[in-house]
Amino acid sequence: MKKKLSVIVCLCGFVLPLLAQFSLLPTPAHMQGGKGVFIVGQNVRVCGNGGYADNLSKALADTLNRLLDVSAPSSGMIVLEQDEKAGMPDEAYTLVVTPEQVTLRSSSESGLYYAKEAFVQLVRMGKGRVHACRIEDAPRYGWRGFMLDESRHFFGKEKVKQYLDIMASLRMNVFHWHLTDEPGWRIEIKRYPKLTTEGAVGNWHDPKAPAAYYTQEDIREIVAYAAERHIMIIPEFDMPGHATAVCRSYPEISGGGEGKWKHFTFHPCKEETFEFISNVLDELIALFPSPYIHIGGDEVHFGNQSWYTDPEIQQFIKDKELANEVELEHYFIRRVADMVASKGKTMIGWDEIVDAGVSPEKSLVMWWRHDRKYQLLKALENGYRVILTPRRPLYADFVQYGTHKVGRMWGGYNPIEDICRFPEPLMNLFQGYEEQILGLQFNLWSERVADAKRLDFMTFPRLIAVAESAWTPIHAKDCSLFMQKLPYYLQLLDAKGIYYFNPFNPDAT
Ligand code: TNX
Repeated sequence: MKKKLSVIVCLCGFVLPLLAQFSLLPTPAHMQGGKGVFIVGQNVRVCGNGGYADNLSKALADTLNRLLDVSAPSSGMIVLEQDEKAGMPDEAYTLVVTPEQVTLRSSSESGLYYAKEAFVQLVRMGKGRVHACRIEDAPRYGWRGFMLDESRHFFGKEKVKQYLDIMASLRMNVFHWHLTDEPGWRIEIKRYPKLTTEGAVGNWHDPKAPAAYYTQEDIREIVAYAAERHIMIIPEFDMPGHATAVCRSYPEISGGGEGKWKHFTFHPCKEETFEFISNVLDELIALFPSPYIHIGGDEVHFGNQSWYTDPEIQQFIKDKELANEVELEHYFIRRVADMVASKGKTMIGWDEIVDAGVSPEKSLVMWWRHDRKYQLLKALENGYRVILTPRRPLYADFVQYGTHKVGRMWGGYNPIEDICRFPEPLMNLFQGYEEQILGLQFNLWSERVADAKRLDFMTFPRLIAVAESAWTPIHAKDCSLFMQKLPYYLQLLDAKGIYYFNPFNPDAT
């Protein structure tokens, strides 16, 4: 691999832009080279309908200032065309480059946006010289997600915006924000101020760390920032387990518990609990325009011991004629599912919700337990739409190299190559249910990710492979070629000051 790369890097200046160009990531569905080079010089004109002309001019000006090595002014033209009548599928685009003109075309706003992002990447990689080509592109999956856990550790607004920028350049479109869990509640809720005065205090390593959270104004700003980049933000309000930060702020709705699991769950039998959840959901819905709300639903029965012993809970189980605590959990999930549906939103939950019998029309499932393939099958057989996010290979808190010590390693780890190959190994399993697979998501749980540098290291470059697996149609996917293209994208990460794991020099870190 190292040899191949140095051959590429040593090639002369004429060939280099061509190779750089064919390193566009994620790999487009179809890309064909042509003759000649389009030079992005000082006099290039950008025009078109459907927006993004200004946006593209700014991105090019930025690139010209920082990177461009061409001195000759070019009078070429860049045309952006949004043509609804062209009937291209949502998010699809074409990008045609000749020495005289660049044409970006799409039927959808998102497609035009991706054409622009692809072109900017080509300009950066070729340092202003873009080889003639024709790209016809459309994604394999409509759901190309990244989840960030900011409860265990908080990273803040600037980091989130930087990640949204990179996601947009990788044509990723869902940011799942895990804002509530054991150590901290990270979003201002006006009706319940103690959630932030008390619930936001602490993190996984330090229970006394100063309160860290997003104000509602911050949230609006970030949601708008994401929307400009065609990224939908989905908030997660985890329940009935992983609710420690709420329950220590408002112990009257705590399900109790001792030791490590103190206050781990909501109290499942009190009306006040459901009132609280409903009020919080109303504020979340007002802040996040996404049609989805994630309600968690994970790890309840094995996480919380108190439900088994509390006499009030035992009485409730009898009164409701539930068989046991597991049925109580399902009762809770169904109630919340009805509540979310009554507020006009679609619920998302971790794969445990499949057992609760919630409506497949009104909920999506995130399959995370890679060692329970039957749970994926059960979800599909019951008609659920599923987002694939199995711990292996799609959990970013798992290490990515055999000698790495900080991070998880349960019977193996998550090297970038495994992500690139995903989901092909599962395709037999979901054969016949392809329509129900909405896409993929990379989940960054932050128990072991204490600061921004570590966050970068665990996220990159694996997020690029996630984008490749989620976007690139199978016929265009080639994982060894992907690894050869990767260094070009790493240069873009360098320019952003991202500290990433270098798979070409793995022992250096
Ligand atoms: C399981 S994935 C969890 C998280 C942890 C993660 C660590 C899921 C739905 N629940 O609470 O952070 O494992 O890998």
